[in-house]
Amino acid sequence: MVSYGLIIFCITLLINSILCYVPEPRVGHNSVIIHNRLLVFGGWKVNESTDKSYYEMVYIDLIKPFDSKNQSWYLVEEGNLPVYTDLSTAIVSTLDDDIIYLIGGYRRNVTTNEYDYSNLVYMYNYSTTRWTPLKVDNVTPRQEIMGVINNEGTIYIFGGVNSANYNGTAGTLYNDMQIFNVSTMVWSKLNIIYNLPSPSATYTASILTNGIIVYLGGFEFDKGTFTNESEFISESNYSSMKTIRRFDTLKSEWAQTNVTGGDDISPRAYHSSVLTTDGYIILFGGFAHSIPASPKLAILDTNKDIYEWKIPASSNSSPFLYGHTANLYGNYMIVTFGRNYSHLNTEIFLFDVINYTWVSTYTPPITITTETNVPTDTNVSIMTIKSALGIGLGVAGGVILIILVSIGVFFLRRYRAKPHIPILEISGTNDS
Ligand SMILES: *[C@@H]1O[C@H](CO)[C@@H](O)[C@H](O)[C@H]1NC(C)=O
Ligand SMILES: *[C@@H]1O[C@H](CO)[C@@H](O)[C@H](O)[C@H]1NC(C)=O
Ligand SMILES: *[C@@H]1O[C@H](CO)[C@@H](O)[C@H](O)[C@H]1NC(C)=O
Ligand SMILES: *[C@@H]1O[C@H](CO)[C@@H](O)[C@H](O)[C@H]1NC(C)=O
Ligand SMILES: *[C@@H]1O[C@H](CO)[C@@H](O)[C@H](O)[C@H]1NC(C)=O
Ligand SMILES: *[C@@H]1O[C@H](CO)[C@@H](O)[C@H](O)[C@H]1NC(C)=O
Ligand SMILES: *[C@@H]1O[C@H](CO)[C@@H](O)[C@H](O)[C@H]1NC(C)=O
Ligand SMILES: *[C@@H]1O[C@H](CO)[C@@H](O)[C@H](O)[C@H]1NC(C)=O
Ligand SMILES: *[C@@H]1O[C@H](CO)[C@@H](O)[C@H](O)[C@H]1NC(C)=O
Ligand SMILES: *[C@@H]1O[C@H](CO)[C@@H](O)[C@H](O)[C@H]1NC(C)=O
Ligand SMILES: *[C@@H]1O[C@H](CO)[C@@H](O)[C@H](O)[C@H]1NC(C)=O
Ligand SMILES: CC(=O)N[C@H]1CO[C@H](CO)[C@@H](O)[C@@H]1O
Repeated sequence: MVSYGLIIFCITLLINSILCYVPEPRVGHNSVIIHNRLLVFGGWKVNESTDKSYYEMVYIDLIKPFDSKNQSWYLVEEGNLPVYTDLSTAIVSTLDDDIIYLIGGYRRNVTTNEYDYSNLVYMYNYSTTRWTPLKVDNVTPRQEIMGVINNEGTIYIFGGVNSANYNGTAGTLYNDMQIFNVSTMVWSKLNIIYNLPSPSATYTASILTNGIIVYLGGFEFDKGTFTNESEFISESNYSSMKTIRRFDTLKSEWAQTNVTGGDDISPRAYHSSVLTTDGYIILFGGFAHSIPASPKLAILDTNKDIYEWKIPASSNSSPFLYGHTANLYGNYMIVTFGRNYSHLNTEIFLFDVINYTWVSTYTPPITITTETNVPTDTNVSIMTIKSALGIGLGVAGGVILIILVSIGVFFLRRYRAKPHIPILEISGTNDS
């Protein structure tokens, strides 16, 4: 039922060398806002019989309205990623708004589909739509990270997991702070000894205007290295929402500070967070211990001396998702892909950050003047999940894989057998 109008529309687009495109749903992708476009790339399809990743670049034009369930995606022609990647971090430069840096994540060669960590940092140029590997020394592979960039062009990467050299059942979580100066392309590790947080991965990160990075959620694993999944499951923790990790980029100091209202916010992984221009961090989605994190949406006020959690009434009407990404643009938190226990998500969820309601229509801001004053905040998005499926396939993976042993594989199997199973049943363990 393609309308005549839509065909004309697509032909027009073709002439303009872009295509109407229907991207496949995915988890662990990247999404950034660049030049009034929500650009999505990478990610992984949770599927037992294929280990499918994506390398095409797609975007939504944020100058045009769209509906949650009826979106127009466009393909960036010749913009393909040179590698398959998921659970990596992508960051728009604050020094050059044409440039995206792609760091970390699980990486596979698009030709051979083998793990390939030969180039750890890639740069995308919006003008040329080309990705190029950067020659950067001292970088080590890290997955399930989220980087942030300050206005001086320094990217901060905290911890993460490295299971690049393992086959999915072993790995090491880190608590180091690595920085990448995008002007000099110098990568270094900060030497910090006080107040170090636990080794962690799958957290989210937001940099405040005062230079403090706020880290929320994810896994913590004090021992660092795990050799098998049962060891990880039994000894890992979900980071508390009562005591928040903060890194002061001006002083290069860590602090773990208590916040108000955290008793009501369950820990989680594979969630998202965005920072509003007025200092509120919107935490959304994720799961912990095989059940959806609760509340699904909560807001951390970082304007107070002691940060404070608030749960808006609309939290109850939030969808359950994990492995999605979220970006802030204008008044909207825009949530793409991810999944719940049974379905990969194709809807774009829109959260109005002014009145805290979920809305179904995106209306562009009235004044989009230049790209440079786009009120984006998390220039990055992250987090997702790699299914435990990978383990059975002998695929390197890591933490995610492990957690999903109990969640992903298990659930998918259940799902295939019984599509309408209630959510909470998946937390049962009497199945195989
Ligand atoms: C997994 O991939 C196979 C092969 O492409 C496909 O037939 C199947 O429908 C996929 N399963 C899911 C749950 O997407
Ligand atoms: C979807 O959006 C397009 C334009 O973006 C419009 O032409 C079409 O009618 C819409 N379809 C539905 C079902 O709303
Ligand atoms: C992928 O593998 C092919 C074949 O081994 C190789 O020629 C190519 O350089 C690799 N690509 C990257 C980006 O390393
Ligand atoms: C990006 O591409 C444009 C157009 O070719 C070029 O002028 C610019 O220098 C490139 N930027 C970087 C950082 O390479
Ligand atoms: C990054 O490099 C530039 C150019 O040398 C320098 O001015 C700046 O201070 C560096 N930033 C940091 C954090 O070292
Ligand atoms: C997992 O690793 C731990 C610590 O190395 C070891 O004690 C345990 O026996 C291992 N379990 C399995 C199932 O291999
Ligand atoms: C934070 O709260 C914990 C109890 O939840 C308490 O043990 C700890 O001392 C508090 N830390 C600070 C700095 O107040
Ligand atoms: C998962 O998403 C599907 C499709 O949107 C929906 O029908 C189902 O109720 C959702 N399940 C949960 C547990 O939210
Ligand atoms: C919130 O604002 C949006 C427009 O920005 C509007 O469509 C919606 O009705 C508002 N919701 C409430 C509950 O006020
Ligand atoms: C995000 O990027 C824009 C433009 O590239 C920049 O102005 C802004 O400061 C960045 N935001 C953060 C939080 O770094
Ligand atoms: C992963 O590697 C370990 C150690 O080399 C080995 O014992 C284990 O069987 C491997 N697992 C898979 C799924 O290949
Ligand atoms: C910091 C923390 O809470 N660590 C806990 C992680 O989980 C293990 C095993 O459950 C506990 O022993 C640790 O105290």
